[in-house]
Order: sequence, then structure tokens, then C-alpha cells
Amino acid sequence: MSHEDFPTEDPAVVTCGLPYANGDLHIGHLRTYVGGDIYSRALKRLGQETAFVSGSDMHGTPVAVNAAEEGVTPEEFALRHHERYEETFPKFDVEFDNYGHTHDETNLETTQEIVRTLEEEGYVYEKEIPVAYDPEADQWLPDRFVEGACPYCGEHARGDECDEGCGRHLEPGEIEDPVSTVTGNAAEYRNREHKFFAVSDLQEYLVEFIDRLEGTSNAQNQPREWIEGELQDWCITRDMDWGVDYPGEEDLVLYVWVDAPIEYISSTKQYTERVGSDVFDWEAAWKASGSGAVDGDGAGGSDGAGGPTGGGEIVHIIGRDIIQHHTVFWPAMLRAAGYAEPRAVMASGFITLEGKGFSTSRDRAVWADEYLDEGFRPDLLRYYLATNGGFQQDVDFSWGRFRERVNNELVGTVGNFVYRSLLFAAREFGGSPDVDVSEDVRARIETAIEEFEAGVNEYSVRAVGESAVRLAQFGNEYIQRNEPWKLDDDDPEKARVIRDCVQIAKAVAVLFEPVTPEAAENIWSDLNEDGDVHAAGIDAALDPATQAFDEPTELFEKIPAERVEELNEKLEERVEAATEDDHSGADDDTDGDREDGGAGNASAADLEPIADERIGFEDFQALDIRVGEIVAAEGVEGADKLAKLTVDIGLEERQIVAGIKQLHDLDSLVGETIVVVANLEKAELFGVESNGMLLAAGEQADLLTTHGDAVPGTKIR
Ligand code: B3M
Ligand code: ZN
Repeated sequence: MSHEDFPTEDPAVVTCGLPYANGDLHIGHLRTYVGGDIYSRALKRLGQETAFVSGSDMHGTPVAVNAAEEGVTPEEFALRHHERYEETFPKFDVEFDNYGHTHDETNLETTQEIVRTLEEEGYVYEKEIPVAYDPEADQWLPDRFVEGACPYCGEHARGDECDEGCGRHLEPGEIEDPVSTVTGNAAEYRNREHKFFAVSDLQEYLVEFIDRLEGTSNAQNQPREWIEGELQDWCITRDMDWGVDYPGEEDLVLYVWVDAPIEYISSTKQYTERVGSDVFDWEAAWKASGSGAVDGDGAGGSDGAGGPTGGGEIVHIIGRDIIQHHTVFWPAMLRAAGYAEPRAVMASGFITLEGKGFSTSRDRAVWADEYLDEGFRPDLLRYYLATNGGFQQDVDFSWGRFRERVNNELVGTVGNFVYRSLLFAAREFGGSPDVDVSEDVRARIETAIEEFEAGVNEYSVRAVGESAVRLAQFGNEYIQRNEPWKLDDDDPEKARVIRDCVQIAKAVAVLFEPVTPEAAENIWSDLNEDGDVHAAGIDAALDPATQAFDEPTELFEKIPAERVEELNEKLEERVEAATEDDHSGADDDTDGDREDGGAGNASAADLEPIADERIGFEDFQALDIRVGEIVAAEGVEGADKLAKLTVDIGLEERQIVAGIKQLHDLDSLVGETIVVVANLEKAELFGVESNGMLLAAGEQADLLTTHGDAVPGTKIR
């Protein structure tokens, strides 16, 4: 790996987190896959040799628990979902070079081989630990077969992760007050030998690794505290039948998080097997250069340290809830087994639906199939997901905003520009006039290419998408300013303006292809260009477009307002129907994803009663409430929950301390609009002055914001 700008000489591997093969896909899931597909297409566009791989995650309790509920074997259950995923991704133009699964031969072999290497190199030891056991069901309770209280934050948690609280990975034996999810009875702890991977031996290496890791800033910042703190070794075995057998141990399988990321390697291998190593060499991408595995001594020495490990440009694209797995356990495993380290991790924010969390159990979701059945093209959703917020920011989906963005940007800006330019060119010149592109238009296209390249190098899927839309915006202004329809036929200016517009349209096709592949191909064929734009390099944006072509087709269609009403009604009806079925009021989401976005929606029964006492309008007016923008956010040292924010409230910047450290990804808060009580008395929290208070809803501190363009300092009445 290099840390040079893309494209580099080394092969790149772009991976997407493996979906558990246990449920239906909804548009919340698609954010990662669409993001990965855009990123890999953009890299290929720059001429980077790239393999885009993923696969289904077949093992572990997320699959075993759901299969048991359905009364089928985990294998049958997982394969069925795997096949569905394999069909669904291409329907959204998410085109993996290889999509495998963790239970296929390649992955079983690669996993066992890597585990053997870890053993040989001295990174694995045995230890007796307490493991939850259900005496009535007479079975061990790994991971999701047990629930209880998180030992770190006290919130309700699953056996292997604190999914409702602090988000930590939990080791077997850690969860407090364990309850069996098999019988609902209290579980007991019994001692048992398990295998451990000595992650702590690699601490020195990881400290250096995290410093050079690229990608989104959350992936680098979130794990720093763990890596620099007391690194825990990692229990890598489970008492289950379903999984990859631990080499040489009959009744143990590997923890699902061992074989799952190894599928990134296995999937790349399968790609090489299919296309040949002269097209893509998996070993050049994944194998560390130099001496291979580094020796561990199991004693926490410094042997794990050292510089980067060679190999290719590995970029992992994941949800932010699995950062720890990808920046601590996984690179430790790679390092110890003689594989190359990731160059970058891009971790996406959560996605909410109309401001609230997705809930698969309440049918509160826009399903992938449903979206397509409604007749929407994949391009529209791809564009929305890619550009509605930065990749690491939380994104809200609403049909209303979807319509707005489609109508204003895709139809109004891109579609409108391309259509009117090509129509005019076809009618007046039978295609592109054979004259030179003017200098300033050429320079503007070069700027768009630079924005695209910067987007790739800064790991910003949004910037990649915006480069094309901004160019089309320029095109619209250009054609409007020059009014070619007012020029005489023999005025050379007329041919020049149209020639410029055709070139801009061609460049838009080239730059927009990663985000809206279908529309880009349409522009390409309307321009009567050879081949497909998918295969074109970035330079094609400036290659002459001078051929004849016919009248173009419309690229995108407007979504009428009634469609939004109809879609919202359908959603509400479904949620109601599902909620009536669900009397418990608790969200029993078991699909294995944490897409609910932490919105923490209380049901009506949990709500506090409204205060009896009424206040006068004057009392309310005494509050000076303002719109603010977060300009910096960091944790307060020594305090678990407190964050120190710098907030721009228009007239000045304020330092505000708030109890949101564990509830929000502090880096992604920067740039967010919030609501602040500006005239609250100053306070001191943990020795830090707090000058104001931010407003937030509920246990999860859902931050209040505004929805128009109110600037910081605007008073709230
Ligand atoms: N199967 C899904 C998740 O936890 C999990 C990802 C594995 S990536 C190697 O989001
Ligand atoms: Zn916790």
C-alpha cells in the first residue's frame, strides 16, 4: 500500500461490510452498498485497478437465532437469504466483482489457514472463562442467545455488543444479569476453556496503524481510546455447531467476527480465480510484503510494532457501529497472520426514516423490493443516499425530500441541462458542431474533474456525486447566459455555445456514472458515443464530442406530489398494522442490524405526563433560544458522558458542555445545526465552563435542529 493519491500502482480492493444472511434488505442497508459501489466505480474511473467485493455473513447467532425461530437449519436459512441478496444488489446497480458467502469452501479454507497461522505465531492461548448457560434448555448461550445489562453503561445489551447503549463489543462472561433468549429464564455462568487471540500483543502496532489509517474521521477517532487504553484480548471461539470449525477442536466454532472479515480476502481470491491473476492478483493486494507473519510471544511485548505492511490499497466501507471490529480486531489479525493492512475505513452514519428509526419488526422501513416495485429507478435512490449528507453523517430519508431532490436536482438541473442542450444541438446542427470548445468551458470541466478526484482522495462519496451536478448547474447558467436560440444561424457564436454545451453534457455523463450509472449510459448513447461510459476513463470528459446524433430522450421524470402522499399513507398503514400485531410495545428487532439509528422512540405508554402548571407567554419569552452550528466537538477528559462543544450562535461562539459523548459520534456532529438556550446561567461541569444549553429529545439525546435555512443566531419563537 502507498499513501499516495489515487490512482496508484498497487491494486485496490474495495469491500462492503457483509450483510447477515437473515432478513430483507431495506434502503437503510443500501447506503453502505451504494456508497461502496460509487466509490469503487469512481476509483476505476480514475484508472485504479480495483476489485469490489463482499459476501453474505452466514454464521453466528444473528443467523442461528432467526433460523431457530423459523424452525429451519441455519444453513438452509442463510443460503436462502444469500440468494436474495445476490439478486437484489444488481437491481440497484451495485455490481460487485465478486459476491461470495462466508460458508463457501474458499472462506472455510482461508479462515482455517489464517487461524492456524495465528496459532503457529504464538498469538492464541487458552483461558478458562465464565460462559452463560441455560440449565433448562441445557445449552451454552453465546452472543445473542443471552441478554442482560452492559457492564460499561448499564443499558440493556446483547451478549456480544451493547447495541442500545455505548456500542461496545462485549466479551463472553461480561454481560451482567444474564437472561437466556432461548427460554427467557435467568442464565447462569459456568466456567469453560476458550481460545483467545492476543490482541494486546499488537498494541504498539495498532497505535501506529490508527495514526496512518485514512477514510472518514470517525473510523480513526472512535477506536483511539480503546487502542491506547487497556487492550483486551479477544475470545475467538464459541460453543455452537453453526460456524467455521475451530481447527482440531470438535465442539468449538470460531466467533463469527473471525471468519466474516476473512471473506473480504476469500471473495477477492474467488475473483482472481475467475478472471486470472493477470487481470487481478489477490495476493498482490492482500499479502504483506517482506517476511510474512510477525511473531507473537503472548507476553505483551513490542514484537507487534512496525511500519505499514505493503500489499494493495484496501478500503473498507462499513456502518459506523462496526468500526471497532475493522480498526482493532481485524488489522490485528491481518498483521499477525502476515497480511496487508487496510489503507482506509469509511464508516457511514445511520439512516432514519422521516426523522425516526427504521424498525423492521414494525414494518417501519422502505424495503429494497418495495422501492423497485413502486417503479422508481435505482439512480434516484443512489443519488439521494450518496449526496443527502456526508458519508459519516446520519441521513434521514423521507419521500418528500426524495421527491424534492429528484425534481430539483436530477430533473431540474442535470436532466434539464442535458436535454435542452442535446435537443438544440440535434435540431440545429444534427449533432455536435465541429468547432473547438472554448477555453473557459474547458477550464470549468477541468475543475469538475479535480473535484471528482478530490472526492475520491478525501473518501467523500458526496463530493464525487456533487462534481457532476455542479457542472450541470454551470451548464444551465451558461446556456441561459448565452441564449443560443437568439443567435442567427450563421453566427459562429451559436455553434460554439452548442459545442460547449455538448462537451459539458459528455463530461457530466463521465463524472456522474459512478452515482447514476443508468442515466450516464443514456447520455452516452444519446451522444452517439462508442461503447459504454462505464468503460471510459476520466479523460473522456475532455475528449472531443463532435459526432452526429438524434434528438435525445428525457433522463429523469418528475415525481408528482400525490405520489408522496400515497407513499406516506402506505407506510403509515403498514406501521399501524404491524404495531397492532405487536402488543409488547418493545422493539423486538432481531434482524441483526442496528439500523434503528438510535432514535430511541418511546411508545406512548412510556411518556411523561404533561406538566400541570401552565406558564405565561412572558415566561416563555424570557428564554433566549437560538439556532447554533456546531464548529467543534470533543470529549471532556475523565468524564464518560460529557462532550465539550464549540457552537457558533451568530453573534459569538459559545462553549457548551452536554451529556452526549456516548450517544453521538462527536466528529460527525461538526457542521450540524442545533438549538441552544443562550441565556441560561453559566455552569461548571467537571471543571469545564458551560455557557448555554443545547436542546435534545429523550434518552438518546436526539438533537433538535431546524429544517429550513435559518442561519446561526436566528431567534426561535
Ligand atoms: N455481518 C453485519 C454488521 O454487524 C456484519 C458485518 C460483518 S463485516 C465483516 O453490520
Ligand atoms: Zn454499554
